Amino acid sequence: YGPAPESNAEVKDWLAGHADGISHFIGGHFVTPEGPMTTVINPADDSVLARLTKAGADQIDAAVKAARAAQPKWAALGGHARARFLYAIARHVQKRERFLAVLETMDNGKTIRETRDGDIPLVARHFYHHAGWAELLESEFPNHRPVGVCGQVIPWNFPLLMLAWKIAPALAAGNTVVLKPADLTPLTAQAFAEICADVGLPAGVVNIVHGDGETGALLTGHPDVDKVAFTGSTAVGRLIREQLAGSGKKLSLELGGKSPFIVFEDADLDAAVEGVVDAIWFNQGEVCCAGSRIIVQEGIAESFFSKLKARLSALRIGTPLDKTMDVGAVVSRPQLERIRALVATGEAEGAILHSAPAELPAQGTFCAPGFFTGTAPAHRVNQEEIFGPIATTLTFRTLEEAMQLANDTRYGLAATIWSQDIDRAISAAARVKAGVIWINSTNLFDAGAAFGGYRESGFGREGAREGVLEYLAPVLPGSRKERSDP
Ligand code: TXE
Repeated sequence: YGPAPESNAEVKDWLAGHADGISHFIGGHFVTPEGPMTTVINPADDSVLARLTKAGADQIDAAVKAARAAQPKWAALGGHARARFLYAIARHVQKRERFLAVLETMDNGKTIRETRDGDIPLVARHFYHHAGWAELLESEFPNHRPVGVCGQVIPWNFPLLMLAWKIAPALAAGNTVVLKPADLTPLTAQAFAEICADVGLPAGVVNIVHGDGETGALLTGHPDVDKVAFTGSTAVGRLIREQLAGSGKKLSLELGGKSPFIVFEDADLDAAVEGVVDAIWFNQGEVCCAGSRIIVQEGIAESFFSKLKARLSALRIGTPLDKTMDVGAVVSRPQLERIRALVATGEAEGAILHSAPAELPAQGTFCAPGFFTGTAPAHRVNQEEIFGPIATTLTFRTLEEAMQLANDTRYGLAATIWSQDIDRAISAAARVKAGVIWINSTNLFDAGAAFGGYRESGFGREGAREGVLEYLAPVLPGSRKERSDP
């Protein structure tokens, strides 16, 4: 990665400094890992980056206790003082932007262009935005108080960004957190814990424990956690919902999607083709709100598909640290196998796969981006999340038919609509059941816009005012003192 050799060298030194293993961050201390180690792999070349132990019940308990002990003081600091910490975190993230981008790319396999221009700037933006909410909290939400201790579990597709989405609003609202990153991608969370220590965040306000699903379940099921926030698969979301039934814990779930990407015949087709690049080939398609079902009006379908094929052949797939690459490596071998298995069902059901003609690197877990034609709505590839860089396509004649296809899913996370007739686009948007709808654009994220789904995509919102409310509990008039003296 030519232009930033110093960042690569810094990451190399950092990894060498963590050769004993990634630590848990509990009560302000970096806890030396003990017990059997698993490896953290760079999916672009299969090399071992680091080692990890999973937190057991004792460590989860210690982390929850540390968060509980820190919470009253953190809440009592008041919004202005908390905002100062959030600003400090945001500035540190910005100062370490290059380092974090390289580390994230090596850990996850996504391209450096995306981590450098997308993930990491959005992380900083999220902390800045929520510093603003901390400042406003007492005036905007006078009848609310923090929920308390939050147990947060995140996936591997946007490791540091998902951490920011979870931690920033929780802290702004006066809560303390125990967060568990995905065991496939723990590295930027470790770097984040170091940032928390550097800015002097009070001990116990942020605790980070590493491990797999078992560790996650210990955290979400811990009796002294007041609120659980989870992003991940629909299957695990369902398990957590069952685990928490009757517990009284507050819960938000951000799960899978099979989001429609609707192209009307009056759309700017070249812009819509670029939209497909951002919708499903971005981040190797490992995006919960990916526009994965392309629904095209019949009259333009053939020309749209041939434009898509031309665009596919121009995509550059390979070494994610090379800043000229468009598509990097899929996060892990099991994930690559899952994608291949589901794609094979599409072919077995008679659909035709159009793949990028690029030669893939010999090492690493790369997947050629592509799209299906000739699918039927009931095909598994139209109903299940592939979570890889492969879209399906369907065609429609009338608006009615487009709406029916768009809503023919158990999910409801996002939707994209392309039309140059804004009235048509807005009236279609009103009829699509999705939490986030983009018109003539796609996969745009901002801390000021609430994100979340319907149906099996989960519930609760992240970002904006709605996201802050997820971390607050209403308090009866007359008992407001509790807020500053919990
Ligand atoms: O997800 P998991 P996986 C989808 C995507 C992907 C599939 C499997 O389709 O192919 O899920 O990915 C933790 N209690 N998405 O297996 O298992 C786990 O350790 C508490 C879509 O990686 O859901 C990790 O930290 N926590 C999704 C996190 O949950 C548990 C993003 C997510 O892992 C747990 C990721 C349990 N019982 C995958 N079991 C999206 N919507 O963005 C696991 N975990």
